Amino acid sequence: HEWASRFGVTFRNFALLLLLLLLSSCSLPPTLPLPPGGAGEANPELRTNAAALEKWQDMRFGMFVHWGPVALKGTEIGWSRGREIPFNTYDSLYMQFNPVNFDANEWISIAKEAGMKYFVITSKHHDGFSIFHSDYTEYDIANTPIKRDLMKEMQLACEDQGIMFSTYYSVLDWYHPHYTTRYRNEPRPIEDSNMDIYKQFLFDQVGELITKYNTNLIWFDGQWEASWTHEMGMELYQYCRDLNDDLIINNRVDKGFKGMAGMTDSIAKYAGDYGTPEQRIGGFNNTYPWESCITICKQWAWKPDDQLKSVQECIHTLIKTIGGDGNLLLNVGPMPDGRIEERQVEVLREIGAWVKTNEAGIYGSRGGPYMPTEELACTYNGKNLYLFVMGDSREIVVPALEGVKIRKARLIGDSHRDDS
Ligand code: FHN
Repeated sequence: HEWASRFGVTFRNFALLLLLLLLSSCSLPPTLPLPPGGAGEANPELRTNAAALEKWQDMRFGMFVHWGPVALKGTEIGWSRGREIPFNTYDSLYMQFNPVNFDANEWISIAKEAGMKYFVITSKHHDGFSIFHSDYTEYDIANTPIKRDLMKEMQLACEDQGIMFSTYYSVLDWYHPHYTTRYRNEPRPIEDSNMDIYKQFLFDQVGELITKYNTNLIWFDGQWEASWTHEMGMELYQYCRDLNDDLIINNRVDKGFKGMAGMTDSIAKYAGDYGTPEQRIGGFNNTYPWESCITICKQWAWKPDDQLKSVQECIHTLIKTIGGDGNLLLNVGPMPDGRIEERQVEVLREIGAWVKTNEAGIYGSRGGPYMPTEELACTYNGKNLYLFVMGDSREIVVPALEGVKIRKARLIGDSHRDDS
């Protein structure tokens, strides 16, 4: 309680406050050692590109988009094929997919206004549909009524607006005839399926993402089925980095991803640059980078009248994620006509207003040194410590930091007032 007398700061009762503590002596933990991730045991020398990783970690907040012809049905992308939607019906939806109100610049402006610094689009999900012009399949956006290369438009909009363009790619493909695992009771036999042919198709398409669409990060997914092996995962990681050494690649490229907590079992063995907790906030970890992917609604893809998270829930999720030294990838599912639903845009707009006020404690920060709780999260940036206060605590007590003296404290957004 001696600390309370030194550091007790009484706040007015805000829902969210950011307190800037200016530290007078040594700054906080030194730059972290080289990132532990990379190509896995097949090539232990090929480690994560530290500069590319740091640039991505500094961004802290991105937009995830799950979109495709399935939006016409309002059911879950990939998973509703052969469940709510019969296989043949699902696989024919692309012939009606005509998002005439799609405007890439509007999507990226919405992301930017929300404070998001990178953008990840489902280039191909488990349903096998390519939302880009691919030279290796007819099951792509070129063969829909809209014909336009929508992903190229997203890439250019990102580059125009200074948002990092990135792509999601599912290694499993329940549509491709040579992928050797069928989803549930799909009747197509696999006797004539040849995984080597599928693997070549996959490598060719990933090569397009890197060379034709200049993706900066590849968000692989669908690694869990037996058709995809550890050896394929390490080979794919190496292939991607050979094409562009600055790429950031998640841990779902290989088989090391362990459950929805999203971290990698044996980083030395398995390929990948960061962990991917899903629909949850990852645990504090400042040694192996991570990013939580979480939906703003319940479903990944568009669903009419889906349950929408509140602004406060989204902001608290962001705070606790960056307080744990992770990134947050917040997902929206656009409508079949190409628009993002207005009520989702409004939530993103309000998140952005909060982020703008508090960005000093967000972008370029690292999590800690205090562990995130339901009431408090902490980041640091050089000599500045940022305490994010959630809930209605009337007094915040934080332990002294060894070898550090607090020189000044003030409320962000209330800069004339110092609670020293
Ligand atoms: O099956 C997918 C799911 O549809 C969604 O894409 C999430 C987002 O990362 N990943 C898989 C489930 O883990």
